[in-house]
Amino acid sequence: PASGQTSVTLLGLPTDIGASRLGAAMGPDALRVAQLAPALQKLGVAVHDLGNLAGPANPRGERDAQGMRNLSEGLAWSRIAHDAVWQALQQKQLPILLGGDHTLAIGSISAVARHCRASGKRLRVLWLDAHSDCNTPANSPSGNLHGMPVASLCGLGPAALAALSGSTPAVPASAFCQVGLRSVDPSEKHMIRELGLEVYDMRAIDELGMREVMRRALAGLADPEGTDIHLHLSFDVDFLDPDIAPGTGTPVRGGPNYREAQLCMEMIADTGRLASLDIVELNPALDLHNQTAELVVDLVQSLFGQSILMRPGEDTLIQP
Ligand code: NNH
Ligand code: MN
Ligand code: MN
Ligand code: MN
Repeated sequence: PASGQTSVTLLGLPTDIGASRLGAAMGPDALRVAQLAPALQKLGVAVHDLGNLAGPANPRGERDAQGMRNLSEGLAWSRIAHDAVWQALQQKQLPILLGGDHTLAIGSISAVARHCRASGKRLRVLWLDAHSDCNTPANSPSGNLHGMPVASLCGLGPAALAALSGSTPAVPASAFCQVGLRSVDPSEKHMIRELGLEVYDMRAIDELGMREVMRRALAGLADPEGTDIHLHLSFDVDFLDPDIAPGTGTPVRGGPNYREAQLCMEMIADTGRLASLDIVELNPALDLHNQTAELVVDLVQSLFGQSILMRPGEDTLIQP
C-alpha cells in the first residue's frame, strides 16, 4: 500500500431491474452508510466517489418473446456501467462498481475486457456467487437478467447485451472461475459443461477447504509471469452464508462462513493483481441493521490488504 498508492473510484449503480425482489437499488447507499470509503482510506487507498449514476426505473415487466424481463432497461444500465468502468480504467483508477443487481457485471466486465484488449493484458474473472449466472434467455427459469451475465459475456443471449465490449464473446469462457456455487439450475449444469467453466462449488470447498480452492483459483496470478494479468472480482453478496449476510435477494443456505470468506479475500489481496471489482446483490431492505453492508466493508478491507499482523514489506505505519 505505501508504494504505488492504489486509487479507487466508487461507482454507485442503483438498480434492481435484473432481480425479482426490489431493494438492491439501495445497495450503494448502504455501503456508504457502512463507511466503505473511510475503511479503504484507513488502508492508504485513495478514494474518489462519483456518487450514484442515473438510469431507468424498474418497470417490473413480464418475460418478452425471447424470455427476458426488462431487457431494454438492463441494456441501458449495462451501458452506463460499461462507460463508467471504462472511463475509470482509462484514468488508471481501480473501479469499484457498487450495485445494484448482478446484471451490471455485463457492463463492467465488458469494459474490463475492452481495456484488456487495448492494453495487452490477460483477463481473469473471479466470480464469487451462490449461483452460476449462466442462464440463457431461452432456458432461464425466471427470465431475470441477473441470472444471465456469464452467458451473455460468453457471447450467448441477445446480441445487444453480448456485444457491449465491442467484440463477441467479450470474454472467453476459460477466463472465468466461479467459487461458492450451491444453487445451480438444471439448464446451468449443462451450460457449465458446455462452456467448460472452471467451477468450485460448496462441495469442493467442503472437501478441499477454502485455502486449496483459492490456491487453485488464483494459480499463476502472483508469479512474476503473471504481471500482465488483470484480475476482476465479481462479488455477489449471496456468496456469503445467509447467517452472516441476510441482506440479499436470493439467499441460499450453506455458504462460506466469516473465516472462509475472509481467507478468500486475503488470498486475492496477496496476488496483488486485483484491478477491478463489482459488489452486487446487496439488498438493504432484507438486511438487519445494515450488518451485511458492514460485513462486506470488512471483507473489502481484507481484499485491499488489511491483515491481522504486519505483512512482509509493511514496515512503515499507515496513517490512522
Ligand atoms: N438461477 C436463478 C435465475 O436465473 C437465480 C439467479 N439469482 C441470482 N444469481 N442471484 O446470482 O433466476
Ligand atoms: Mn450473481
Ligand atoms: Mn447469486
Ligand atoms: Mn489495468
